[in-house]
Amino acid sequence: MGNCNKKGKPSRPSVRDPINIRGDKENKVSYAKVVLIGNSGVGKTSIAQRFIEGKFDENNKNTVGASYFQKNISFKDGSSLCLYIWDTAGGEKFQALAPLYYRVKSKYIINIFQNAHAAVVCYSVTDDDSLKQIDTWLNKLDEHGNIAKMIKVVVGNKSDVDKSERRVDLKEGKLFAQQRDLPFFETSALLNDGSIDELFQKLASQIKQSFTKEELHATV
Ligand SMILES: Nc1nc2c(ncn2[C@@H]2O[C@H](COP(=O)(O)OP(=O)(O)OP(=O)(O)O)[C@@H](O)[C@H]2O)c(=O)[nH]1
Ligand SMILES: [Mg+2]
Repeated sequence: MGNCNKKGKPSRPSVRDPINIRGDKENKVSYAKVVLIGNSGVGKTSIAQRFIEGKFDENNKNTVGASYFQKNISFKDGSSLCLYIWDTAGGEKFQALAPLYYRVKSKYIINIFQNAHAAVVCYSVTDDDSLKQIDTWLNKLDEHGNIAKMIKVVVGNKSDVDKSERRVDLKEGKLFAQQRDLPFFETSALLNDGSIDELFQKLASQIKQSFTKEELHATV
């Protein structure tokens, strides 16, 4: 699981054990678990792909279950934070089956929200229902998360679309997040415009500020 300590390509590790990853004080590496949630089709997998692999695939299939990716974030003070980003299935079909509890190699069952330091709650600017559903996702986090100071951010994805395709304008998204006292971002996974890097960089900074070094470990 040392990918975050090495230079080179970030990878998508296979999940073999219910790994109990601990921050490595000597290497100044800490770990944080981040969950990507929101309705099906809002672009969670595309956001993860843009961030991890720097690419966009317009033929992404609906996610089944969940998987995680890791990527290291470096700070100016020389420290770094390894983000474990869990991409989850937004589809109701999959939610009904196993929204929160994920079977790893048919052996271990994990509550995906357990030990999450942060949640990126996504909607699509092309789908106003996906914005309304954000409250449902926030409730799920409260119900199933166990870290009281979990950081939550609201993300309106697909900011690249034509005006004619937009159903939620920037102002409405901002106001929605503001009313819930949450940070807000608009992103595009399609465009390589830095919006997704900015989201994760800011999120990582906030995680670093809010949690002690001892708290920054991830249990997947
Ligand atoms: N224009 C545009 N399309 C996007 C963007 N992000 C994702 N899409 C498209 O939206 C569709 C759904 O994207 P996914 O990333 O699979 O959505 P998801 O949230 O992971 O969906 P589930 O896995 O079913 O929960 C795909 O056709 C993507 O190509 C974006 O930023 N802009
Ligand atoms: Mg997906």
